Amino acid sequence: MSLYKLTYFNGRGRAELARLIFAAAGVSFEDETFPFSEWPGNFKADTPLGQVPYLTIDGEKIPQSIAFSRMLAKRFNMVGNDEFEQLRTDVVVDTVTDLQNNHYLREYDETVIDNQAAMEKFKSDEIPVHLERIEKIVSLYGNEGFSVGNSLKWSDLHVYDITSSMLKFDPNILNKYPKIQAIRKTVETNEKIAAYLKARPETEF
Ligand SMILES: N[C@@H](CCC(=O)N[C@@H](CS)C(=O)NCC(=O)O)C(=O)O
Repeated sequence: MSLYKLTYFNGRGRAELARLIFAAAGVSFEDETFPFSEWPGNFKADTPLGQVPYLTIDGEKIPQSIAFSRMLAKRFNMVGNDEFEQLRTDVVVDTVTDLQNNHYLREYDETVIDNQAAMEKFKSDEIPVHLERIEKIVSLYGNEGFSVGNSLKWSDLHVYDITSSMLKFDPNILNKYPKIQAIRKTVETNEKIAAYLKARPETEF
């Protein structure tokens, strides 16, 4: 069996999808986290692309969270049963990642001159567009409580994780999206994930 080490800041961020996949699969891994203050001096130079997260699999450091999460999901049977189900699962993952990237760009990118104003626009104008898209795609591809087909996929975990961040902005933000809410319920009530969520530390991001 492979040895896994996930390296990231001490937050959920782009590492959380992989953590949820490990939790759902019941597979153990080393969760290496560090405060942002240690990033430039102690960690950045040792990363493959000058970014985190990266996953060390049997000694090889792999960057790009969606790529390594897909590989984990494949290994742990969460990608779908045939080519088309896998494709639909990727489509849902990409649709959710669009929202995640849009969020991080507005909140953390220093080249966005006024992050506060950008975040206000993000919340009022951009989040609803993304949530509509996610609700639509899971309505097309999934049955009740699942984003694709009728079993748990890594796309369900991504929907859960990224919409959790949106709920922090507004606890009513998902009221108009019953399919997303149903997926969240499936994920939250999964026994292994529920145990993980209960033990997970509260972090800033
Ligand atoms: N597409 C990459 C993006 C990685 C990324 O943007 N990481 C950010 C943190 S979420 C980072 O390393 N920022 C610090 C830096 O660039 O110095 C992924 O999904 O892993």
